[in-house]
Amino acid sequence: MKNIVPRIAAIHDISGFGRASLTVIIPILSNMGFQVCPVPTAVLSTHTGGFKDFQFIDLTPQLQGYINHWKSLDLKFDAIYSGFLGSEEQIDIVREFFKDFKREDQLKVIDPVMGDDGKLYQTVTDGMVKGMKHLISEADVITPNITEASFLLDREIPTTITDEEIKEWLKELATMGPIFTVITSVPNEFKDKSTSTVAYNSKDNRYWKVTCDYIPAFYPGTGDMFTSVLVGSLMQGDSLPIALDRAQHFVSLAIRATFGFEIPHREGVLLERVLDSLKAPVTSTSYELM
Ligand code: PXL
Repeated sequence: MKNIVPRIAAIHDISGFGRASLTVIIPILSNMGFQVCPVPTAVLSTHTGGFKDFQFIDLTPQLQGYINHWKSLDLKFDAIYSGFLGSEEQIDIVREFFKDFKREDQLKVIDPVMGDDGKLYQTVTDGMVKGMKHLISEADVITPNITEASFLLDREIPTTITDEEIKEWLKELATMGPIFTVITSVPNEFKDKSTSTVAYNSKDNRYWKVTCDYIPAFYPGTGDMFTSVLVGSLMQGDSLPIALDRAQHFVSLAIRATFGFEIPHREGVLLERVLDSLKAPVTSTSYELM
């Protein structure tokens, strides 16, 4: 039987305060018409970006029992979307999850959440980076930011990068398995002016790019918002460049809705103010073929 409302297994942490991970993924994907079923990897009092002394409860010991119950229920997922993991051991558990819940016509997305702005997050170890390099072979779509792409490829984090160079990065990541490879927060050659999101479809060998005005502000959780909209858009039947466009413009809108207020950046963007824009049809696009 087909799921009446398409169903997504979302393997991420839940951070109680700060608008990241499941607290943005669930509202976005619900709003786009999907049932989100969380597989919580860790519980944190806040996300790790800009808070000290946050509580971090690693759910590794509970995870297998949680998943075993789902297996006994024979649950069927139209998509599996994983992100922030709590430990090295979880890499193997997540790999098994992708295998155990595999279905035809299922979208498998891995956001290799490991770091941003040139650094790994506080809870991410070298072993997790190593494991992630293998885990991404399970995915149809991966969405690292430029920092995560650098760690996956063992390359220096660039301050600027040319189109030709980033196309090489995309192609190299694609050899690790995914069909659609996306890299976000790509610093353009004239960094202060704009930032781009780029993508490669290994099936048709085409590269895409969406460029946005650079806003001099960094908000945690925007990567989770980006990938959530990308997942929702692909599941609604959009093409890769349209999904890329919708995701990038949604994040830009959320940042712009927030930037005019003096709110601490660690609280994230005002998602609630822009969530309904996801219901609007696409009326303009700005993607380019690279
Ligand atoms: O947004 C990615 C993310 C997810 N989960 C946790 C984080 C972050 C980014 O800071 O700290 C716990």
